[in-house]
Amino acid sequence: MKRLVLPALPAALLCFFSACGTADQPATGESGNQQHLPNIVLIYLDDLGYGDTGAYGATALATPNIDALAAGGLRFTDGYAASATCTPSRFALLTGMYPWRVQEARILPGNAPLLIDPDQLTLPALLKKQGYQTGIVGKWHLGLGNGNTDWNGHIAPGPNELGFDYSYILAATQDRVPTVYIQNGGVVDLDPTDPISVDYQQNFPGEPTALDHPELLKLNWDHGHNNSIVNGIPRIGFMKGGQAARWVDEDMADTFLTEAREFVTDHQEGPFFLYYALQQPHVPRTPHARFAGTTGLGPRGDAIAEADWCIGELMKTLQEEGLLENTLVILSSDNGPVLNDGYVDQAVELNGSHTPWGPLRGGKYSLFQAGTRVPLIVSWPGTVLPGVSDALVSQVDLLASLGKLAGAEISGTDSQDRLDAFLGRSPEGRSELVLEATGRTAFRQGDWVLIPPHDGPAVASNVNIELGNSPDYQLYRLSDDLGEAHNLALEEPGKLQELITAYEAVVHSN
Ligand code: NG6
Ligand code: CA
Repeated sequence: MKRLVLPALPAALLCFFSACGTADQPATGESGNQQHLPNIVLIYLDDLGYGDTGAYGATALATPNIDALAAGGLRFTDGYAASATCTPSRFALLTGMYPWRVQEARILPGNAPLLIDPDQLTLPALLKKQGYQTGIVGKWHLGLGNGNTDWNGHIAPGPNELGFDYSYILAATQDRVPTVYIQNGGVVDLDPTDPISVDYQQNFPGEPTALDHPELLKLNWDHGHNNSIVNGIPRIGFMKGGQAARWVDEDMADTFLTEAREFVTDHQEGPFFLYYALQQPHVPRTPHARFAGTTGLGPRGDAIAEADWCIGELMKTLQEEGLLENTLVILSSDNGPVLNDGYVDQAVELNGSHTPWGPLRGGKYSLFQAGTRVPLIVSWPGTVLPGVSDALVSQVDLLASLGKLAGAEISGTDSQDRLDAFLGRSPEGRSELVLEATGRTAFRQGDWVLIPPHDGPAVASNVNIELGNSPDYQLYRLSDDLGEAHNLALEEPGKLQELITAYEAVVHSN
């Protein structure tokens, strides 16, 4: 499939409607009518599992703010991230394109070049074109620059070249260097006399690493994560300099929340699109002291409690500004849960009876359901009626669906307009969906899921997660086997062949 490019689009692929709206069909792009377009806030967590919130059945961990959002909105039981890892999910979220179509859409190092072509159609660019003020606050993880990035100059292209008017981001992940915030392409608080260097191959002479200076660690590594030490936390990758710019991990949630609130307050005239990409509960889990120890589940539970509080605070801001009824809020996660993801943080030991994966099998990195099926909540008081939707929807559909909401019709991408499903106007979602995990794919059609044969271990031993790999086809009927316990491939040869044929037709399409 060709990437869609904005300038080439309008006639064939992107028709901008100018129709006026009705009360529940907001008016669109016609100049002067933009006040009818709702604000859009996309709250996106990192590694939050299907079962990690009260709204989705958790009892061992309290998430009152996420639960309130779900209670006042629409909770999807069958919503998916495009991938079981971060970069590909975020790629699909912003481009509306399946990530397995692009070889480079894999977990990126912190010094990777920008993964998305600035000419490609993106969600922020589309909304910007429809009159939105667009901002991203939080985790990026889609690469920056053109390669060999100079962290001391203007770092571009990045989010601002893909349609975000404002960006305040961490480049990759909290566990990857560079450990600094980047605001509109510039490192925040950079001291030019202490320039930043980043390398993912070799260390800088004299810089301490977890391997040669374990005494400097306040948090130990379990697997990976033994390169540069920043704030006593060992990271992936090597970094030198930028001392004054280095973030304080425990303050990160507050920093991003402050930025997110300010973006809302500054743009309350609307319409605005805020992509609030929280870093929790990805490793290293560093909840602020206000949250540390509060859940009894260790830093992973505490980080979720912290994220839940942040979400409540942002919702309060929307309420205080009188924006709730004109703001569509979507909450989701980039992939499924993992307990031990490389640090000795007692996530496994203190997990107790909590089930981050809910009733699903697998977790982050997995082709089983818990890899990609994630919490998905849509709230828009007065417009979206509270309830539960079993419609099959994917984050890859947000481009076309939010485009539709804003008055732009998109076709020719993997992204389907499922606006009616997202807003609860229709119980009908997709009929089929390709799932991805670290380059491997599976296929969902109706109640069925097909996992084709894949090489590799059945279980990723470091993280102790079943990956879904098998030398044989796996076929599960989710309507009565959500936990994927009974492989029906041999019992249902007709169904198996039907799904193989449909799967191959999609993955070989371009
Ligand atoms: C893995 C890291 C893991 C996490 C993940 C990315 C190791 C051993 N593991 O390579 O800790 O950073 O990448 O997670 O380094 S994601 O949610 O951003 O995809
Ligand atoms: Ca993630």
